[in-house]
Amino acid sequence: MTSASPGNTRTPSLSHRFPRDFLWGAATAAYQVEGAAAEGGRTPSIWDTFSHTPGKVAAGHTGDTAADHYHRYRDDVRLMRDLGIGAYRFSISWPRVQPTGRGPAVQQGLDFYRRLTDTLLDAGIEPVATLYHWDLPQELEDAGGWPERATADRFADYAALLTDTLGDRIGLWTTLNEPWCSAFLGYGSGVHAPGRTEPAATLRAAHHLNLAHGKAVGVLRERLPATARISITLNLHQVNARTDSAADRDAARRIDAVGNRVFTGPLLDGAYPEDLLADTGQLLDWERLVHDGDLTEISRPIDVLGVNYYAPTIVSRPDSGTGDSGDDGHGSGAHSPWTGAEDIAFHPAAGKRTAMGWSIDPDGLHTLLTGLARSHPRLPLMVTENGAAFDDRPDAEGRVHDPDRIAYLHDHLAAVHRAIADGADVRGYFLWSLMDNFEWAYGYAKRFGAVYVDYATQTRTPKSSAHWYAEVIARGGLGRG
Ligand code: IFM
Repeated sequence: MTSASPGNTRTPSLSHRFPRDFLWGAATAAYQVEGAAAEGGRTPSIWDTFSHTPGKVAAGHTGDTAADHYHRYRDDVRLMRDLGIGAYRFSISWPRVQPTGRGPAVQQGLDFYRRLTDTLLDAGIEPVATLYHWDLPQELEDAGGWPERATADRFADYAALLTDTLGDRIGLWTTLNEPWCSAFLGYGSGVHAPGRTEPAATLRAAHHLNLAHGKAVGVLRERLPATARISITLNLHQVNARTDSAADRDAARRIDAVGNRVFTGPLLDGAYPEDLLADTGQLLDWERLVHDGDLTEISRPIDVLGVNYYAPTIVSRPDSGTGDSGDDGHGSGAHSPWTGAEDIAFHPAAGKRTAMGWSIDPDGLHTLLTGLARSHPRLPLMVTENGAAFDDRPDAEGRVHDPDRIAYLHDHLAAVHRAIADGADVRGYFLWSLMDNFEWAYGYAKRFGAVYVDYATQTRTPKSSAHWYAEVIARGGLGRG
């Protein structure tokens, strides 16, 4: 997952058919869309606490109402059906199902996800459930959160609670979404909930997230039908050294270690990489952290690896200038999320950027997917998130034209197609996001949706990109084919 600096993006010729059984999806996450924060027995998660803390989220936005998906899910499913979307990747809110993170499930919470799932199935849309997309019950954070080993056990118990109600109707399960963000943004830079800035706790959180995944895989395998597929989604960084110098290549290695291999190492290869242990050994005692048997548990086989990709990561050696004011694309807090590699410099790629300020490099997605196919040839892959925020606004007729998003999606889908042609076993693609939603520390200002949400009225308006995506799905690929 490291390579030389990206070149220009390339728009390949327009006739790319995808495999017949390719899954065409759209994704959301509970706290970003559901709202109904205090309904049905739900209690606060770390994101409720964080967003209600002044200064943590832009404009003081919270997920209290979000896109009101909790009440409008039927309309949203109808919208997806009309667009021809084949799979919906949503997340289950832990505090809606098990408010304190311990003990029995709340029936109303389970019922919501059962209704959502049944509505999807009735509409011919495959439900794809993520167990954890960052909304840890606040009570578990009060007990120490992810840096505490016990949180991994709580997660396994929570996973078990879901299987009785949903196990017979959901075929594809994801344990965690982007554990890098949970650990490194939540406990490192503090730009995400719970907002802690503790380097050792960051690495402890990463290990316990890995362990939580492994324990949940064990529980799910035991309790789900044999046909169920189990996955984890990682936001793997496609790390590029700015130059081919030894110092820049070493910077890329260090970011790859703490951005990618801290997860892929134990999950896919059964060990933490030696260089990561050496780079971070002064921060904590890994031998005490990793108990006997942990790595066996963490590396339980999965059926699919979910890959989220948005932008490349370009780095150079320490003291080589920050290029882009040190912003690594995750918000510029006072603390670096790159635990043990805080001195590395980050740079934008040449060319256009999205409203997040993220560089656009579809080739990075191709490199990432083909690299994984080479390193783990028998592991099916799925692009579980890809998309872009732009400053969308309705025109006088109320239509929302988003040509930049169409170009972004087109070029990234073409990159996926190329990766498949080059041997990567990519089974599906989920656009992030179905609709505009709460973009974490950026609040509602950043719009990633293919569907525009007017938050004052909760009216949904499919943007041009939604209609374009519907055509791609109907055609089974890009262009006329
Ligand atoms: O909105 C997020 C999502 O929750 C996780 N992946 C990245 C998206 C865009 O920042």
